[in-house]
Amino acid sequence: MSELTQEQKEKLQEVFDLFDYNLDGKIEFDQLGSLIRAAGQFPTDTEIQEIIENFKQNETEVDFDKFLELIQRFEGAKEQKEEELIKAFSTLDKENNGFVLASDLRYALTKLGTPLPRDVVTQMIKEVGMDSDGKINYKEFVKMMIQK
Ligand SMILES: [Ca+2]
Repeated sequence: MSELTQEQKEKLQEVFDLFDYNLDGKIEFDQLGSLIRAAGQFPTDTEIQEIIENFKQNETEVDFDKFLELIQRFEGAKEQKEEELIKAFSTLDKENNGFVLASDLRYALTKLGTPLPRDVVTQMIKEVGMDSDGKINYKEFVKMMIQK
């Protein structure tokens, strides 16, 4: 898992400070969800609930270091998901050149049981762009998918 860069940490510190109204270096538990989302992560409400429950069991407060750890975990999970998806799509890449048929990719997504709706996938395929053979750079596609 790659470490957060200094630049990322500085940005996260800025976000953290915005939520630290009384400037005591800590965030209230009920603010944690909003803070995580403001930091550019997209957990579901259930995930946020779980995170808060976990935190409450082990911690009495959320300080910046614990917040960083949390974001690091999110980023790690993203990287893992990215690797898994690229691996799955690479099996479709017969010529091994980084491109797969958009239709194959679409089919693979259904088989992976991804929760992405069809029109979102269509939109992402459009954004990444198909070549004249109807092929798409699947690594770029996965990067975009991870950001959603
Ligand atoms: Ca505070």
